[in-house]
Amino acid sequence: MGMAGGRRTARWAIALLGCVALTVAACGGGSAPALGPDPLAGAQPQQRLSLAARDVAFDQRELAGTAGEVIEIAIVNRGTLPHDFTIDELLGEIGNTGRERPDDHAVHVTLQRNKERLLLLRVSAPGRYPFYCSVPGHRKSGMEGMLVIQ
Ligand SMILES: [Cu+2]
Repeated sequence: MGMAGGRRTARWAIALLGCVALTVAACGGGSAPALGPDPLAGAQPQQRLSLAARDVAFDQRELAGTAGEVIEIAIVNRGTLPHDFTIDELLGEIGNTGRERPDDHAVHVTLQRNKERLLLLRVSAPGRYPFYCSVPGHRKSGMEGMLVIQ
């Protein structure tokens, strides 16, 4: 019993340490999940688009791009409220700036007041991809648009 019990205790201790390590990793650096390498790290944008958020609207209803090309979208928050740029479904590569909530949205970029974020995308297929602000009430108030990929 002595030896077996000791081994069992050791295994428990290792399991517990593992959980603590996972918890720390999940919480490391604030709320950002561990994403792994950025799929578009170092990619040179072939198209540059820009979008501004205000209270409560985006300054453009449509963003146009080309499938297969690296698109950089500079998104700035010119409002006083926090906003975000969200796309629910998108096939392609999404830079880590856009992968803040990969379990809930294909693209999610938090936009703090007066801050600009650079989002890199390479969309695989032509299509119309709705974007919107996911802050409660903002989409209903018109804070949405269409990313049109040809
Ligand atoms: Cu908003």
